[in-house]
Amino acid sequence: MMFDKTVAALSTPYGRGAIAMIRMTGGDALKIASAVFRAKNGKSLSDQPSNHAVYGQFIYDGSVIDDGVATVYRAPLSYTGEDMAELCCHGGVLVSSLVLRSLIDAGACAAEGGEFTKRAFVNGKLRLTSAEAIMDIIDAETVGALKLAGGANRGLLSKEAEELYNELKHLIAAAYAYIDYPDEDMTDVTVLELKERIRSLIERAEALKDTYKTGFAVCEGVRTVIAGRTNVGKSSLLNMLTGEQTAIVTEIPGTTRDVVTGSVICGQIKLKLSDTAGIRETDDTVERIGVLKARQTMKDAQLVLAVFDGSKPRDEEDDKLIAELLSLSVPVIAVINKSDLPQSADYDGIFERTVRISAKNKEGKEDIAKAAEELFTGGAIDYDKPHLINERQYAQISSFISSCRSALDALMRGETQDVACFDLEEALSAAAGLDGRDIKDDIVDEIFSKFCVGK
Ligand SMILES: Nc1nc2c(ncn2[C@@H]2O[C@H](COP(=O)(O)OP(=O)(O)OP(=O)(O)O)[C@@H](O)[C@H]2O)c(=O)[nH]1
Ligand SMILES: [Mg+2]
Repeated sequence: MMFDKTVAALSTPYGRGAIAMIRMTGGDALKIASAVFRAKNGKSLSDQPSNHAVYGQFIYDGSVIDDGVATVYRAPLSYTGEDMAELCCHGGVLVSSLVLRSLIDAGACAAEGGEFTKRAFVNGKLRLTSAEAIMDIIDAETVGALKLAGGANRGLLSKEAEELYNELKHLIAAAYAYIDYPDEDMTDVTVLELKERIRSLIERAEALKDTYKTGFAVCEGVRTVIAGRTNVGKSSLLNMLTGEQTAIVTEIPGTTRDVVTGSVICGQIKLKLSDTAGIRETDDTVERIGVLKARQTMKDAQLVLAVFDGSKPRDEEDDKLIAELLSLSVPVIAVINKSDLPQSADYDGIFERTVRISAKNKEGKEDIAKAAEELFTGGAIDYDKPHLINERQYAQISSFISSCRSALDALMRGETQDVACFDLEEALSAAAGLDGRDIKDDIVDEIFSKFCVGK
């Protein structure tokens, strides 16, 4: 992938503000910027020293429209690895768009979303995991998400990906040497050792794969459904957790029919909540559709908050719902609501985690947060360990593991090393893809298209 165009974009949010920054990257960046920016020191931007900011004036259609600062970078010492100019003008909607328009009139093309970071990646300035983490930094809503997206985890993940890749690469090379020269004493990898080393690679990759449970809970948020029978207080719980009166609450059973959504930060993780229709048999057409939707949302969820009314005796319908919940392959936290009323139902020991709350009195949010946090982080996040933070990384490590397993199975069946090497090469390409060492152009395009313009 080569970039012959010089591109420009507004890198600060579109709108009124103190300062706006227009960025440009590519071979002609300095020449084009010189046509738009007149430095006070009289030198053209192309003649300014690298990594320096200069004060000057912005020219639009032959007239001065603003003053500001331009910073010059030269390849390869820039964010993208190309020549770059960063132009800061005042943050008016009109002035920033006129500066951008002048650059385009002078020969720049409009940058696509994520184009700067894509160029940085393609030009070898960033590993793919680091490029992805930049988007997560921009989207981060919690300190935990920032920590996982930030420098430390990026470095750790990149290092782990590189070590998995290198160990496997050496293993394959040694195995091929053994295949080609079995009698020479030039290899140290016997079949027995090969099996052992594949096993330990799988173990290490499994440990990395397990971190995604925490990574997605912190960075993306857990798809959480609030489910239960009618009138148990599901909508009251949604409102209590989000702190907003999003869902309608009434004493009439069957109030909620559509799926009502909201989100909440629980300690270090984020829950993406869906309040659903109460589960019951009904002749009402609209409500029946709501119940169907509720069941579908339960199946697709990553966490169920199963709400029960602790003030009512547990009956057959409750037991049916309990059986249904237990048959799901989704973790369930039982939320026994209405603790402000005399309690007449026992739900202890049914689900792995049970909390008691009063949605009406807004009591129990911390207990739900703690239970959810424990489920997804094991209680505390070890920020010194590398964490996977998106689905692409998870898919890549999963395919690494399954190819390593196939290689191991082949060796266990008594197949020769070259059969195993076929699978190991697949695994190597998965490890390479984790950090973008060997990734197809269309996947690169897909990843960077999610970025904002100007990043
Ligand atoms: N005493 C008491 N009442 C509550 C509590 N939580 C909810 N309620 C009441 O229970 C009734 C039903 O509450 P909702 O939140 O609408 O219940 P729901 O489960 O969403 O009901 P549907 O949408 O009909 O399935 C309302 O009258 C609430 O005020 C609670 O903690 N204590
Ligand atoms: Mg409701």
